[in-house]
Order: sequence, then C-alpha cells, then structure tokens
Amino acid sequence: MLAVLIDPEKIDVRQLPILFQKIHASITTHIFIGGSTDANGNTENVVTAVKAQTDLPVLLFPGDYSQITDKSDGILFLSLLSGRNPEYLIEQQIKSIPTLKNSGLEIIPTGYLLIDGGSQTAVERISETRPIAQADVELIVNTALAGQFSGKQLIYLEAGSGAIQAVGPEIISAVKEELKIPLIVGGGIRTKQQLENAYQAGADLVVIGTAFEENEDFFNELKI
Ligand code: 1GP
Repeated sequence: MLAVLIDPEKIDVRQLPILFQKIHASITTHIFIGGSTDANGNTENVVTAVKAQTDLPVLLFPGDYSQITDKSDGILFLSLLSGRNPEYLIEQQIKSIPTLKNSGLEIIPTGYLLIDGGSQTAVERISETRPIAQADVELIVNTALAGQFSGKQLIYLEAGSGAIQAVGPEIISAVKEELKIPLIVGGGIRTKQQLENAYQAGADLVVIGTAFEENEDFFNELKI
C-alpha cells in the first residue's frame, strides 16, 4: 500500500483537483493528512476539500491534538515510542480525548518510531526527542515489539519528512521478521527503486510526502 502525505501548511486546496487526477491514476491506496505543525489551523479545511475529491481512505497523521477533525475517516493515534518526552508519549493523547471520544473516527493505535535520517527533522525539533540511530537495529526492533506488546495495531518507522537517508531495508526486514502487526515506513523516500526496496524488505505501507510536493511527475512513475 502507498499513502500520499498531504501537509496542510503547504498545500493549496485549489491544486487538489489536478493532484487527485494524478493520485487516482497511481498505485496510491491511502491519503494521510498532517504535519509536525499547522500554524494556521488549516487541517479541517484541507481534510474537507480532500474528501470532496476522493473515495480513498483519508487518515489524520497529526502533529498534535489541535489538528484533529472528525471530517476524516480515521486517525493514526500516534505514540512516539522512540522518545522519552511524556508530551508525545501520552500527554497529547489525553488532550485529544474531548475531540476524539464522540467523533466517530476510526482510531488506530500506532507506535511511532523516529529513526535517524541524517539531518534534524521537524519531528525531532518539535518533539524534542532524539531519533534512534540506524545502526542500533536491536533497539529499533525491541521498541517496535514493545509497541506491539502494548497493544498498538501498527508500527510506523519514520525517518522524518525530507530525510536525507530513508529507513534502510535491513532495518525494515529486521523489524518485519519479528513483528505480527502491519508495518508503515516513511521519510525520505524519493524514487521508485527506494519504494520497491521498502516493499521487498517487508513494509506493508509506505508514506511519501516531500517527493510528490517537489515533483508531481513522480506519480507518472507509479501508474496503476
Ligand atoms: C513524513 O514519513 C512521512 O512524516 C513522509 O516523509 O515527506 O520525506 O516523504 P517524506
């Protein structure tokens, strides 16, 4: 599966009809909407505009509780398991409950692991947590399994938006070998070859944002 990540801070909703023509001609299966920040509070408007364009599942991928809207189909209910900042382990989740509890959204408990992508990313800056080094495969696998054993339904290996180095195939396969729940991989994937490598290594769903923002022609390489 392939998710296109739409960042409400960057998208101009007037571009959506053309963007979705390309998305619908491609192998895209999901739309994720979110970003580390949403300074102007655009998320709800963007979700509403996206829902008017597509029948693909639209899931929130929020940077914080203020980005939650019941206009989407569901939410990745993230917990930043790689970090030790209680704000992103449980505090934001508690703050989200008044909005979430009567929302009707499908809530998907997701263990979120920030992996070093070679440069400081927005997730690292905003969450004030350090990523796990790609060399520390055992820690990555154990963190993913701690998420599974805690009841998460998904594990998300995140190199960070615009990462120089995507999560390596050897890490994906090491996690996949042990994990019994679906595995999401994202951050820094810019080529069809990297996408195929991630699938071959065992990613169930890959998330791409920046590569499509920078070059919509990339969709042409991913035709159905
Ligand atoms: C970021 O994993 C996503 O949270 C996608 O990253 O923008 O680098 O594709 P990119």
